[in-house]
Amino acid sequence: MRRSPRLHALALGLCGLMTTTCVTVDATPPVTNQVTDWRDEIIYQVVVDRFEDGDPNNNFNVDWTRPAAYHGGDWQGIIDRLDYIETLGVTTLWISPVVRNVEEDAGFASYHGYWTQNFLDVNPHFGTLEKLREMVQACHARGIKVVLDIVTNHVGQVFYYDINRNGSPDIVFFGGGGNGAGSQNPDQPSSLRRASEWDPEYDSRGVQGFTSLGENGPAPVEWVYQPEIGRMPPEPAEFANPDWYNRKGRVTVWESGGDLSSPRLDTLICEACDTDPGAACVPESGCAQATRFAYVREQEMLGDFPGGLKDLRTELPEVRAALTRAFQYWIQAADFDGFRIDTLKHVEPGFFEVFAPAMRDFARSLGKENFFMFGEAFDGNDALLGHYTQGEGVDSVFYFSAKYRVFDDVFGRGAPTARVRGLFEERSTLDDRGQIPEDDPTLPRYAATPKRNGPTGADGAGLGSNQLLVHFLDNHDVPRFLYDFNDLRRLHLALVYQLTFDGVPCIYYGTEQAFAGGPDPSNREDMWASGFRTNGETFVHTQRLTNLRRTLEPLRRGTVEFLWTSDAPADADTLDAGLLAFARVTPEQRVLVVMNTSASRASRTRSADAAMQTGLPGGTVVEDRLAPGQVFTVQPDGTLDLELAPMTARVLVLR
Ligand SMILES: [Ca+2]
Ligand SMILES: [Ca+2]
Ligand SMILES: [Ca+2]
Repeated sequence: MRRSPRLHALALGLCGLMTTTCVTVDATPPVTNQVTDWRDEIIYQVVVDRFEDGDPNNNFNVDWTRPAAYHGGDWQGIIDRLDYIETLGVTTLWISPVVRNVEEDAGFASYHGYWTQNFLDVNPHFGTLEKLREMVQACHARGIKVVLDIVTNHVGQVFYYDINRNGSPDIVFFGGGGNGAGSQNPDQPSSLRRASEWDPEYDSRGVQGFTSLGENGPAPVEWVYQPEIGRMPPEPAEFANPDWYNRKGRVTVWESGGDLSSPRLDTLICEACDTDPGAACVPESGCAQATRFAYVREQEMLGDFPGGLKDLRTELPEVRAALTRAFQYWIQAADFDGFRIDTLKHVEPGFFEVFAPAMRDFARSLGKENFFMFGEAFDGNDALLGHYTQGEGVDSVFYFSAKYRVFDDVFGRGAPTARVRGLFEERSTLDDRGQIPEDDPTLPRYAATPKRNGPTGADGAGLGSNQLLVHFLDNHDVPRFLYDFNDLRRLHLALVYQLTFDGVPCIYYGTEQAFAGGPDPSNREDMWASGFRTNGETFVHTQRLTNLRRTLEPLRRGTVEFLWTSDAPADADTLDAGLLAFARVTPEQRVLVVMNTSASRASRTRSADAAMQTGLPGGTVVEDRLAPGQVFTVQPDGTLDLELAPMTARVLVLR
């Protein structure tokens, strides 16, 4: 651990940098360097409000009986449970956002932390700034790193659009005759629709005011002063500027599923595809699909996030600068080791080419090397996600492609294990210059080029995004794995893969207690309900795997070499159905991981005419580290013919 002597000078400098708000980071703890190589880390995701209630004094507005209310968890609770976290064997905590939030909206509370009201103050439900620092220091004292969840896309519901200009927030009607007929929104159908002035639908022109006489220009932005529910103009005060928001209303089209109908989209397709708007346009053509994708991206990036979360104009230099200052503040104020960045794909990639290097440079200037930023792009589209890791963008992404195509499809549903290999091979598709091709949106890829001042490996060499993808089975936004696939064996096998494959594994709190909550908010269970038991089957299994990953370097830093995959579904009638085998390889050591994803039948590492090549010399004896004492001898030709029972795995290491 290295401590920076430059700290206090920079603390004063930060104050001088603030344009409209001076933030004094007084008595700042030393900023420290905690991480050697992020591939060594095992992340544990915690929703602070739901983990442990360590301090009843901050339990205002707490109601355990309502799933969408604050439940009382706090930073003291995390301090109180560090023994448990350490026993599980995870090495990094990702905590939910710490900033002050709009307190509640229509019966839903901001316990999750994603409704920013003040970028520079703490959420008092979780403790004071001093308590936050104490928590991070207590983690660091045990070698546990802390990643902060941040939101750069939007703020909470801090204003409404006064569409009818009466000075109060109302329900208004669009289309279908009557007063609403005054609206000419080109993005929405003309049928009668009801909308709240807090959260009207997307209008590419900006939300318009109207009366029965017709439209009358952009709807005024009205800030709200309701301190009793924390609904106040955003802070620092520079954020209370209507020009800093896109003001186009809520996203109504989504790339994956949902309704894609929009009159403007139809027009755009006809124009782009050079067909007569009055004639039949061809909705299935490649041109139409590209236009549709561009339109969805426009809404995703410029629209308000559902729930009336107001979209910042992140392309403005002054907005970028203000967000940069706000989050540099948090690196220094509490010594965080990285950021998980919320709603990544709702911000244009160019923002992160400015924001991310500013964070890296700042952290390094304080002596913190290896600051890590991974973004959440709720999307299985590798091409789209890859755009965010290009150039000086974010270091990595929360790897939804593997969530859908590996954890759900292969481990949950028994899809062919060849898909694991397919996804792995797609991820590093680059052109001959080592660049990500701009012109082919179908090619999935993640930057292999290290960032300037970006994360490095233990040898000091920079790491590319495709080496740092964050692998997860589930999180706070999707149903838990056990809810979707009600089979403990599937969960346990998926954990074997997660903790032996490459990238950075991320475990959602409660997975180790076999939590099985469904969609939000059911998947945000109170952790204390588990009693923090450390002798349950899933806890012990997870602990064994974290221990293996920590002790076997190839599982963390080794290259991946596929030894066997099957093109058949896991329950097919072939020798190898469901079989997946790969090696993790360093110059010194070769670890073999073999698993059978079939729930119904034993499977072998062979086809009719050949067995699996191990890459090890004949006569080598390997031992299964998941079943100590069980040994196997590699055949003279370097092959190994193993039979695995349904839903079992072996991790084979030279004895
Ligand atoms: Ca509390
Ligand atoms: Ca109104
Ligand atoms: Ca946005």
